[in-house]
Amino acid sequence: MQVHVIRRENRALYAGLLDTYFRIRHQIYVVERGWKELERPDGREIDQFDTDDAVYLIGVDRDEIVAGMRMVPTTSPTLLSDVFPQLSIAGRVRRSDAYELSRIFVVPRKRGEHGGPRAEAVIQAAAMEYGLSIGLSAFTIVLETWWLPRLLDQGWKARPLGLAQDVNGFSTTAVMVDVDDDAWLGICDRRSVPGPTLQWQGLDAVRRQSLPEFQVVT
Ligand code: COA
Ligand code: U4Y
Repeated sequence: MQVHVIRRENRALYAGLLDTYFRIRHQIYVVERGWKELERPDGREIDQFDTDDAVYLIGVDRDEIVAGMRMVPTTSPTLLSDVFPQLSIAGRVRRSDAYELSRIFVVPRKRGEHGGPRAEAVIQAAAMEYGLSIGLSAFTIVLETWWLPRLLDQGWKARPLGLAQDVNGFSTTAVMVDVDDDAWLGICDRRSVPGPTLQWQGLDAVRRQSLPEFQVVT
């Protein structure tokens, strides 16, 4: 599985893939999970945080989407700031070095145990790889509370930002996760992810700006 980085600068290259991605999100979140507030008549699950500021990590295997993750800068509106502010006791997290993760999914046929690294681990390792690549130091996440032991078990340092609360019948919590080398190495080691997976098609200029070590020295 390769994980494509899609952001405003290279979105046009991925127009077809993104449309399929939003249809898959509709199938998973509206139909399977029953998150009715996300229903739309056009069969795409697109919410108020799917703006040009959003970054998508889309896992593709043999030309098919198998996993996804959305990342939104905390300097823009987020789920935590605008929908679930009650989950953060200390108030809004707004930092240029922190992004909010959301909408993680794996398509049904790729869930559970399979030979090789699990798509669920690969997409999370990819998020950590992306965070390290652009110089982040933290992720915020609003998640169902059952994720907490999973995050810790994959070697991520996750700290609750407040108390768990009921959201549509599910215990839900906001956490802050450190973005650091240990978190990336930890998930790779514990979940058999062999190494970097990100594909940066159409983003060479962006990478050169954000990563001084990639600049060509003349
Ligand atoms: N509630 C509680 N636990 C859950 C869960 C849920 N809705 N979904 C998954 N889990 C836990 C369970 O412990 C499960 O083990 P089980 O099958 O023995 O119950 C374990 O995660 C593994 O989940 P599985 O779906 O088999 O495989 P995965 O680890 O490859 O993928 C997800 C996990 C969450 C990425 C995948 O289930 C998915 O895409 N779900 C739909 C989208 C979604 O709900 N995203 C997260 C929203 S908070
Ligand atoms: C929205 C209103 O999955 N409500 C919304 C909106 C889910 C609840 O949020 C509601 C979502 C995983 C939805 C449901 O009742 C994180 C994760 N988080 C959820 C998400 O949407 O991605 C949000 C909170 S819980 O109806 N809801 N959107 N308006 N716009 C996570 C991410 C990274 C990982 C591990 C897990 O490393």
